[in-house]
Amino acid sequence: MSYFPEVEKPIPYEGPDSKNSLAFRYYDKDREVAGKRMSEHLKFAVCYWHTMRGTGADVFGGGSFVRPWGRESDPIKAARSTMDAAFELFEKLGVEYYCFHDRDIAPEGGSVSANHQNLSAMVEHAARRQKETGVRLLWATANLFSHPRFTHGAATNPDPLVFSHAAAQVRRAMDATLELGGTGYVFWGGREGYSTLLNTDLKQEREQMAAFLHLASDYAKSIGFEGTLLIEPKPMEPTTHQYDYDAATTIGFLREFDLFDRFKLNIESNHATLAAHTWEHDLMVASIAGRLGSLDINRGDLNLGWDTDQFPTDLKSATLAMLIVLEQGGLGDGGLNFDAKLRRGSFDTVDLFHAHIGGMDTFAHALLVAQKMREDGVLSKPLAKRYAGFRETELGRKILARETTFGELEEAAAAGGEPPRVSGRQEALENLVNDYLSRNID
Ligand code: XLS
Ligand code: NI
Ligand code: NI
Repeated sequence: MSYFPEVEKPIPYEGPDSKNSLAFRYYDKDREVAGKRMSEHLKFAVCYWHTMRGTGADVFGGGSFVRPWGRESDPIKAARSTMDAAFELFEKLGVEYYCFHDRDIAPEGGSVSANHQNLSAMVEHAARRQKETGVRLLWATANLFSHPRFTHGAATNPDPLVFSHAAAQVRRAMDATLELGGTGYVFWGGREGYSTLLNTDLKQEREQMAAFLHLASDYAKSIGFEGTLLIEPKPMEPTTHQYDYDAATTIGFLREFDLFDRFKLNIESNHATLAAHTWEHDLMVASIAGRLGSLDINRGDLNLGWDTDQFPTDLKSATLAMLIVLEQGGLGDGGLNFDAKLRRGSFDTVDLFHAHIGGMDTFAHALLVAQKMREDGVLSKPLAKRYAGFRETELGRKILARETTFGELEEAAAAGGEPPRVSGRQEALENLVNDYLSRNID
């Protein structure tokens, strides 16, 4: 049976002039860009939770999506049909990876052992489908926020028994990741944070979180998992203050608790903007620390102050992101996960195709623009010139090497006189970016 009869064959590449809403204009997977295939630069992953399990429910009303899968009354049968539909979608979209939480693919069983059994059954099913289709797992994670036992957090819960339940879940989710050949394992904070300091021992909770991450990393090592462990920062939601606030906070936490070498970051666009940063800010902070491992791609809404998780369509933001990714030589075993959901009014299954095609084209287009800007050196040349004083003079080199003193610097200031004033040329650079974004890419 087909769950997506409206799309008969895999979405084709038809080029920028195509009028077909079910074709790619920019995503041409085998096209070579800077020595790699486009599909290697852009390891897109479909996210199971929004795309396969999302219902369109919001705080004012229940689900609105019309879905022909997951309707069976037996929960394992429902999980199977959902997975069959998922792999049909991956193949028709031509997306080579997917991501899931344990509870997205397998239902709760009511006890630690029944949960494990359900997960194992679905991992078996997934392994078969992966083999048949060649689709691979990018990363997996554990849902440590939906069950009522996690109301006050998982690793940062005041009850060590809740901590233990969380550990049991992560253990099995890591086993599943290893079994399915996933190259990453993600920790998004869930309910790790607080709603009021009046009932929160902040010092204790941060120590608990560090203990949890150490245990998780030790476990990963013990089973021979060689993929990347990733933390996904978010400043708020569901709690008022989430501990992994943003890239800088998370990197500081990793350093403080001796975890720096063990984790990288998965940076989500809408989380960065919730933290009042641009996405490129958080990407840059992670990248310069050598910690940028993967991307959750989506976008927020300027007029709404929450994680709306819309599909990414902003070419400029995607281009600025791809500039950073190219500069650091790619994402290694990371990729671009569509942590994005359809609007409640887009309830047809074909809307899923339009949304993913648009997102893939946005990043493919962005990759081409970013590569062209790099080839032309349009940002790197003025940047090098702007900092030449630090890089090319004795004075600059001595400051960076910390081989000078305030006394010596006072002498240099007196001898050098008033420094020349140099414009930052922000507007000219902004115009230049727009110029590149509006050019034809061939
Ligand atoms: C929620 C997060 C979540 C993670 C995976 O805001 O983005 O979806 O990506 O747990
Ligand atoms: Ni999110
Ligand atoms: Ni996310």
